[in-house]
Amino acid sequence: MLKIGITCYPTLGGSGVVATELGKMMAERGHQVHFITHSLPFRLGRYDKNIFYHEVEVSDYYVFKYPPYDLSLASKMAQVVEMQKLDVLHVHYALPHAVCAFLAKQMVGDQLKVVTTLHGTDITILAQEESLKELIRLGINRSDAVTAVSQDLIDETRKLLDIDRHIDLAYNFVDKRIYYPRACKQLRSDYADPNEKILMHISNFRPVKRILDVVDVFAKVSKSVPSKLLLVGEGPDLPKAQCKVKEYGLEDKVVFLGKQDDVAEVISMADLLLLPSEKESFGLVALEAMACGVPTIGSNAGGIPELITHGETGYLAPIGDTDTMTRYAIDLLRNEVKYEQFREACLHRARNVFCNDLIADQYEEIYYRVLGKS
Ligand code: GMT
Repeated sequence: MLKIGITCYPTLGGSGVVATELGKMMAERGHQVHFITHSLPFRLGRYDKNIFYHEVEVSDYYVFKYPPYDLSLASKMAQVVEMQKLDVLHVHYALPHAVCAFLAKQMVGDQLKVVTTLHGTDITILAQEESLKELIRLGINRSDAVTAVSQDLIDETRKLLDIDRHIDLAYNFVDKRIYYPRACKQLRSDYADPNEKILMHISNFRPVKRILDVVDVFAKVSKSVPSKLLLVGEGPDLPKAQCKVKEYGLEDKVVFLGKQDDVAEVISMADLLLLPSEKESFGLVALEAMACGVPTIGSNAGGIPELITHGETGYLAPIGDTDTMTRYAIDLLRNEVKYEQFREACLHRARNVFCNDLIADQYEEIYYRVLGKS
């Protein structure tokens, strides 16, 4: 049995989801898991005797113009490691978490092993800033193991940071007990008539998601296929999307659902997921859709092609090429036999390549390896 500390952004997107779900799986396997975060991870769910939560409190001492969260986190990590005798700290996101873990290790000693998982924007955006590059490099180079969620992210990390250390590829995963095609006839009827198709986009509506391309593709698809667009999530580009919907006169066909907790239930309603991102190290939502039998039409950015097999579990087009995306969407929605083949391929690929048990085995092996127990 291992004692594992986990630090992540507990309220943020895919990285928080992956970190939390991984912790839950490790707890199920009998390991003791200690979340060290600024608030309770949003997907933590039910009580589990193997899961502990340690809240990082930030000092509000009046001299500090900016409360030093990173230092509070590093000291909390060191405290928890010593009190709970943790073997491994698994941090998600290089900055600041890998650097905080490095500091904690300086405080408690080398017996503590640090595993860092890179999720994307910590490299693709932050490592572009010269002022942060050295710090990210330090966090990565001083970790005992580093993993990334796609080969594309590994390549990008090497290129941007000039790093040649070993980086393990550990894809994101979905829990097959949660992500499977749900019966949703009733729910579907709340949004679409029986003859209508449902297209869906789920994200944090940041510019990188190219939300206007989503609306553009839907505007073109809906001219030839009776359909509705469900937009799930919130973020900075939400108002832009609302304006575009109005400009195209699509108010009756587009529904803004806001943030939703039960993604598996919501995604099961969709016939297609749209993911035309500018950059995506993996695209967890497309895997969640795949596991529910929903193909994706997306861009071929970043790690998306490692997840979506073009022509089998969805279609990919160059970033911004909404005409090609539209053509693929219409082709799939109009061809029932082909759609059924795609759906089967989605279920098969999600279960066989991105299954929670497989990826949890991989992480467990990495923990034992850094502890010299493999
Ligand atoms: O931008 C997001 O979607 C949030 C961000 C995060 O930190 O959760 O997502 C990144 O990590 C996810 C989990 O590994 C990946 O599935 C997303 O592709 C990645 N986002 C980007 O690379 C833009």
